[in-house]
Amino acid sequence: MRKVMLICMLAMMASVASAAYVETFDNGSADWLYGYGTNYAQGTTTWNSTGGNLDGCISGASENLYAVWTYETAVYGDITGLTVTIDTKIADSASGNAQFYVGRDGTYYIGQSWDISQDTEWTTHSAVLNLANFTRWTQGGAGNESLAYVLAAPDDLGIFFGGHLATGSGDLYVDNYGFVPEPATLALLGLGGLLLRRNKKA
Ligand SMILES: [Ca+2]
Repeated sequence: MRKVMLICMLAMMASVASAAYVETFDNGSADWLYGYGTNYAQGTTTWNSTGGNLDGCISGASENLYAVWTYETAVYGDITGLTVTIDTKIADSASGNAQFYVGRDGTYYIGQSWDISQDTEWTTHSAVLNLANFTRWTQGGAGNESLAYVLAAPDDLGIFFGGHLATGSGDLYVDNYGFVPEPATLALLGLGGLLLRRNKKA
């Protein structure tokens, strides 16, 4: 009986985590854009077939960069309860504070920032999608929906720079953007697997 309950629990957790998806950029840029300059011009990120944090990645000129994002969000689906993750690397000299953001219907939530100038090698950044880590970003849009509403079906996802990146000739490289089960869920899944194995042995 305990085993049945455990299997049910694992199945439930697996279904919650089924929305997890990470874009590897190994087959193209997957419609990612970048914005630059004080007039908020937009460009399509460059796709690189090699040089990523394994195989393909995307890049954009870092001069006055203000965001890297995608509107093609259907592939990520419902991201409730997941952890957002990204690998970034900067070439040459560039600095600024990058933050995750998630948006839907003009409501945006933004995460805590990290200093992009530290990412001279591929660096993974991640954050659990909850109200402890994300606050409503009033500059991003006029919407006033809940974080839960945004996470259920986001239509605008990416990273934003609080201040424009310093001018320079560098590029920002991005790989492995996506959503994974939060570490606590992973630990529970691992524990569940161990208990199942022990039950089998007994
Ligand atoms: Ca890749």
